[in-house]
Amino acid sequence: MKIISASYVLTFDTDFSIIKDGAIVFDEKVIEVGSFDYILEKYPDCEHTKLNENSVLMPGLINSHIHLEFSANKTTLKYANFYSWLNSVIRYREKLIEKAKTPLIELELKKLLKTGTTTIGAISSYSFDLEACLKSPINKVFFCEVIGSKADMIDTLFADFKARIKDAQKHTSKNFKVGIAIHSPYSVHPFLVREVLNIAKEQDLAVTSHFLESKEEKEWLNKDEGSFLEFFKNFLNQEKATSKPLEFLNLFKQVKNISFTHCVEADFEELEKIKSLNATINHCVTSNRFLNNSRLNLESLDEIPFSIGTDGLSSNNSLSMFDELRACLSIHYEKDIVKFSKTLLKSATVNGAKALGLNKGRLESGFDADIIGIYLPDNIEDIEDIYMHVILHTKYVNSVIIGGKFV
Ligand code: MCF
Ligand code: FE
Repeated sequence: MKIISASYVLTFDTDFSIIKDGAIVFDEKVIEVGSFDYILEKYPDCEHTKLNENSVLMPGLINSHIHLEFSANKTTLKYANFYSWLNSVIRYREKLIEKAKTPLIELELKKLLKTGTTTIGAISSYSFDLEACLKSPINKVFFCEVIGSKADMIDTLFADFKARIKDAQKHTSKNFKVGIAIHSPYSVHPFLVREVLNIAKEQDLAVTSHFLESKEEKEWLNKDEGSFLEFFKNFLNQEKATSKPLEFLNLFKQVKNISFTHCVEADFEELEKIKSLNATINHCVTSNRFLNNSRLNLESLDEIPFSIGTDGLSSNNSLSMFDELRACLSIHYEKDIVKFSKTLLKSATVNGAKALGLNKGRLESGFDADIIGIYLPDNIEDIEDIYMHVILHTKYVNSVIIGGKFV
């Protein structure tokens, strides 16, 4: 058992309790959170790390959607509209992926830890990121991606996918879980979706999918028209989309931990369906601005929880959750920035854990001991402002604890 203490502990429990001069007792899990005096009297003999003035402890951040294999992109891919982006990915992906292999991905994982992320939902298109992920102490749900819309390829693709999942599952451990990523409703044949979802149901695996990310996707799925038609005709000799958005969503019934990424073009009915599936929306504000010039309408989400993802360096200039949270503050014109900051940090902790099906995101007895310690540049005058100042002023964190261990 160990103790860590700070000027403030942000618990993210159901009451959002903030403990001034607080302390946390933990092993792999959080054992108890309370005032410094109470905890030190109750647990007098534990190793104690005491952070100085203006320090804050909070749950480690959860980046629920990231593509590490695309980490080599800096100035290669086209932004501004999704169709140009997609064509540039097709053209340069081999070059980018080759460049990204292990050392670069390892470096990005180290940066993630320094910028306060303790858990990732890693979308893996080829498993080229597996080795680097295994080396890192960061918690990961390693989502093996399935892609392919051609009916005559389903058997081969499914066999390949099963082999990849099996290979990844050999490494299942406390900080490594395997999940399933379905690339999107336009790129995966519904028969293939059904097969992989059966695996998810049998083995209780978390599932994620990109969904209605662009205007082009919406037009293609609903009307078999637009620039995707040209793309599918040229590359795949296909003239019709394989499923409508609602048909796609209906395939997910009875899957437990579901997240849909983007959803910026989803309408009322589709959002209602997402809500009825008890799914989370992975919100990637920068990616949506870069690739589709749109932003998720947060008011339309009703009770659907949203989590925060940076997406990959294929559609972002940073994988830091604090950079992404600042982007959220700037891009969303929410009236009350103080209240919105609290909502955003809940999205980056509590909701991220829900998206990935993990027992994380809160500093409360029984939750995994994933904790970050940061320093604010000055003292806080009004405690209500603390969430906003944490977002505004944090570039790097001071301490990182994952599963009870300092990393
Ligand atoms: O999320 C962004 C944009 N939307 C879709 N896919 C990707 C993103 N970043 C990387 N990707 C990957 C995706 O997983 O790029 C490929 C897939 O393997 C695009 S499909 C040709
Ligand atoms: Fe993505």
